[in-house]
Amino acid sequence: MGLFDRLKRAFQKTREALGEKISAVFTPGRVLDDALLSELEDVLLAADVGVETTEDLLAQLKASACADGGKTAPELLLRERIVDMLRQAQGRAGEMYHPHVVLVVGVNGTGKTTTVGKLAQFYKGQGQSVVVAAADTFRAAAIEQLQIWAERSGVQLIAGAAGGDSAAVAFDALEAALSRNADVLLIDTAGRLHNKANLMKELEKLSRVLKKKLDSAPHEALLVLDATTGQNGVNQALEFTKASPITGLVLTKIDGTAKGGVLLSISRRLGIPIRYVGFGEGIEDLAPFDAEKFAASLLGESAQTALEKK
Ligand SMILES: Nc1nc2c(ncn2[C@@H]2O[C@H](COP(=O)(O)OP(=O)(O)OP(=O)(O)O)[C@@H](O)[C@H]2O)c(=O)[nH]1
Ligand SMILES: [Mg+2]
Repeated sequence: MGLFDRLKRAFQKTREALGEKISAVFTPGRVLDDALLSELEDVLLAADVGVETTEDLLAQLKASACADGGKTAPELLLRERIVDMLRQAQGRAGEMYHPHVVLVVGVNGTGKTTTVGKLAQFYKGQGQSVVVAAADTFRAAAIEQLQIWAERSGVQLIAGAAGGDSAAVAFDALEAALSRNADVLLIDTAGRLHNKANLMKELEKLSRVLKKKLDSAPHEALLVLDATTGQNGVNQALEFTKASPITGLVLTKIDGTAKGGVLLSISRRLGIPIRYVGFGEGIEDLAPFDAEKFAASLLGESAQTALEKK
């Protein structure tokens, strides 16, 4: 199955909650009145698009319908607005450094280790040599878990002792990546420490220690968010952005949730682009975020039509 078909399958629940419900509201010939807008509002909120983004989308829809003067079906206008929003959420892949150092952070259980495993496979698939660092020294089984992922993709793992200093592991891994001339270093971090303040301090320390070895590192800090938590994840995310400069978001577990509407609002609420989306437990279940592809999976076939008409 190609990536697009796999995405479509992963987005099924969200598509049912968003794309199909939107289509159901716009019965043929229906005009854009308050009753219709109120029904749309309910659909968008239920798919976890979020209050502000929902209001904004509806205001944009009204404005574009007004400007269009009834030439285009309102459903198509709404789809265009949604695609635009997704485009704004898409970050450009930044410059690649050598080694390209990627710090992966987030609260416990969001999918950090899994994402590191998938990213290792992703970069390897692009012909890059990869080192992964097990800098989650806090949770007992974390090192073995990453070891399994590293073996699956055939990349090198650098780990320390359980309970050891995570910044030291990251430092050693960077040294190893430099001496082996590796292209990419992926650093898995802990999601939980004794308390939140400790976790944030630890992340700051990790960045600081990496800089001692390589001034420009880390080149990316990816914040992993569990899409099933919907809008609640946003508040967690805000704390991380205070502790370390986050460069991109990874939304995981988009499969199995109807709350995929969060893709529309998370980036604007945080001011950070979405870089990757995780959609399963397999090593290939990760894709760089791409507005057009994702719009079609979120909304169903008519999104494609909307795009072609642009
Ligand atoms: N369905 C689905 N499950 C996922 C996805 N990503 C991760 N998981 C599952 O989520 C659970 C937690 O994943 P981990 O990668 O261990 O999460 P973590 O953030 O490293 O967790 P801690 O290290 O404990 O903080 C595992 O059971 C994963 O298989 C995804 O995209 N889809
Ligand atoms: Mg982990």
